Amino acid sequence: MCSTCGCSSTDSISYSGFNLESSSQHHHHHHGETEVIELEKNILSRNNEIADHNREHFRSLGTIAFNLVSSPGSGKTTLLEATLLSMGPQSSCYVIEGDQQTNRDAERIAKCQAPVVQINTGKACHLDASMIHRALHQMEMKPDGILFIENVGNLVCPALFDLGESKRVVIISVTEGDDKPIKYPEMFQSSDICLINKIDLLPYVPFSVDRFKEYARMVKPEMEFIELSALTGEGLGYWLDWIKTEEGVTV
Ligand SMILES: Nc1nc2c(ncn2[C@@H]2O[C@H](COP(=O)(O)OP(=O)(O)OP(=O)(O)O)[C@@H](O)[C@H]2O)c(=O)[nH]1
Ligand SMILES: [Mg+2]
Repeated sequence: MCSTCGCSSTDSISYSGFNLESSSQHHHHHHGETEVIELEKNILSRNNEIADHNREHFRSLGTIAFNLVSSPGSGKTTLLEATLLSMGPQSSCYVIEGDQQTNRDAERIAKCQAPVVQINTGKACHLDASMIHRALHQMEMKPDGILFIENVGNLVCPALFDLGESKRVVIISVTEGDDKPIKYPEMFQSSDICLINKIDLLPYVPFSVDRFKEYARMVKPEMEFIELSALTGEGLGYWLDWIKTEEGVTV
């Protein structure tokens, strides 16, 4: 779990150039196993409290928040660019970008005219609820907007951290292999919908969409799928329709 890789022990988090001390997430590796498990429980339960607070904030504003999770490079930012350009500048979309380093993704999003905050997690391999909470303080969000949170590219740790999102969206690209759901089940189990991206590359890679769906349903029988290419725009309409439906449910 997370403490094993040391990802909760990061000392500083920078937001668009600011450095902030991370809250109460220090731990040492000299603890006995029970203590480590206890510490993990505390970190996660503290995270869940802040996530509930974020959720309440979203509810009071009428905001729908999507947490986009995937391996590095599956196409999260490309999908967000295509989504924002399709929805247009009047759509009240907001973006929080999570990466270990650089503002590259935020710069790409800013070109699509959407307000964006970049979080740099340093050594940490996931976003947590307190990072989102602090980022929200840097954003003026109008009521009834849509917030897209692009998590750090990682198919393991982000699964454990509730950010207070309305829906979690897992993205897999066809170049990653169709066995990922059974190898990284937590991520698929905890997600509400699965996007299969880069379908334009299907003729060139050994990826069976049917087998992938079968594996994903082994870990989450009710999983819904959308097949698309963020690059060519094929299937993008199904994703935009899904967002609209979710908006309808929340409002
Ligand atoms: N062929 C193809 N390439 C794609 C598609 N979507 C994204 N890409 C490419 O995949 C690469 C990674 O895309 P990004 O959007 O940066 O991926 P990401 O998930 O945001 O990456 P991280 O933020 O680093 O985790 C880029 O070279 C994109 O152009 C797609 O649908 N088809
Ligand atoms: Mg990205």
